Amino acid sequence: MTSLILALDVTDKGRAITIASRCAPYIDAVKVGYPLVLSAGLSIADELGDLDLPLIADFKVADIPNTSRLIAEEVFTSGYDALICQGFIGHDSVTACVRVAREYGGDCFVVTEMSHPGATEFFHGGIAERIAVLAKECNADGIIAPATRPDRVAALKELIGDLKIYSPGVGAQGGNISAIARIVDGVIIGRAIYEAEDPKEAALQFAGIRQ
Ligand code: NUP
Repeated sequence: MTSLILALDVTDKGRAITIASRCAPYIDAVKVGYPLVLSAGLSIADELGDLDLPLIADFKVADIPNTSRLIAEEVFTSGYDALICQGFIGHDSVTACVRVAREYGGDCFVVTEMSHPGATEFFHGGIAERIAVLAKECNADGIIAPATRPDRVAALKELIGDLKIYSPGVGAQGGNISAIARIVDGVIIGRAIYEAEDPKEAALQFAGIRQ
């Protein structure tokens, strides 16, 4: 079974809650990031909490250990279940995020290689592989790896043991769901659901990966 994670990058709070509520029966988690939190506040977790789905805070934390720790504490005390941080920040900063996640019984996912075309400029050439190993060494719960490049995900998977993989890039970014779903633990989908004429129907279609 592969999880379906809704990337709720909808800046209108009411619309975000409506879409998440309608899609709730067909998804396994909701991921929020800067677009929604900057418009609606971290406390959007309270409203989304009513859906009884895990909430993932995608802040791609990329700071010194102390600031990363402070960000992580805000996230987990606000009711989120997981935090995404960058991996290129190094062992100390990633460990700071993982420690806070543990304190609150939450999860920490580390971005290894991003899904957009520009990601190849810096993440390729061995960097993503080093970050994948770092994620494992820091006892993270999983990595974020690109659905737009299933071959790269397969290569990174070799390095992480039993860590999970959540993968964005299906739909609007061109990634194919069936190619990626069979090798990862969760697929993250945003626009192909929330910009669909009927987001609930779109979620239902993608929900085939959950069986
Ligand atoms: O490498 C990454 N690519 C990516 O798209 C890491 C991410 N966290 N994301 C996020 O996944 C991105 O910020 C957005 O929230 C979601 C993908 O959305 P969409 O392209 O399906 O609309």
